[in-house]
Amino acid sequence: MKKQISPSVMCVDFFKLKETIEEFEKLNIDYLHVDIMDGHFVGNYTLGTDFVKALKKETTIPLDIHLMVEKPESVLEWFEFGENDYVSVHLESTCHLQKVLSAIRAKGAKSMVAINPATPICMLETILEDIDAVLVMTVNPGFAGQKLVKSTLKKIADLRAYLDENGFENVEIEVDGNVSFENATLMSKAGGNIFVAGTSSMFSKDFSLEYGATKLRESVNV
Ligand code: S6P
Ligand code: MG
Repeated sequence: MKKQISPSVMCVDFFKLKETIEEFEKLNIDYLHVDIMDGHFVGNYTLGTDFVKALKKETTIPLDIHLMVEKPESVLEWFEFGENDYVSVHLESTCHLQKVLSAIRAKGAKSMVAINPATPICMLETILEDIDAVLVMTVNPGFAGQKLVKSTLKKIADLRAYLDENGFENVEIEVDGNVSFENATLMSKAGGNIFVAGTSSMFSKDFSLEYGATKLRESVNV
């Protein structure tokens, strides 16, 4: 499966947003990861509906919208998605998971289910038909700059095997949280194929975005 990178927009210097997006386009970035938080499902606020609208006007790079909100089924109507966009909802955030995943597809986007570090992969059994990808959180969601929860590396490998054994070879695995160059290699070897780049890689103050993207691509194509 093709290895792709998805820089986390919440880690961009907002005062340089336009030039950063232009640079992402030059670098052929695969997705833009947009973290949306409601202060309830996770204790933070980040990006929102108007931001997504503005971003879609500014770029053709597909979005990878990560909804960390309670009852995501009640907010979907506020968004317009493109056919190449991914939208992820947390399994832990709704008791209407199948309904919200099929609503994402009905709105024209690709559906992704996100799981927290403590959520076991057996919970996915009944929604495999409804997803195009699984987002394995490798930190507890809410904040950038956290440390990897190590048990998630085995979870990525178990999930890849589980999907393949059950005929879902095309379902992608995204990894999000402390995707450093070193961790990215381990996550890639375990079977991850979309990598959220944050402060641990592309947004380090020590080098340019171009260097970070090149090094991250090298780290995952091993
Ligand atoms: C956190 C959010 C993530 C972060 C990303 C930051 O809850 O979902 O997408 O933006 O993890 O990356 P890093 O390298 O700082 O962990
Ligand atoms: Mg995220």
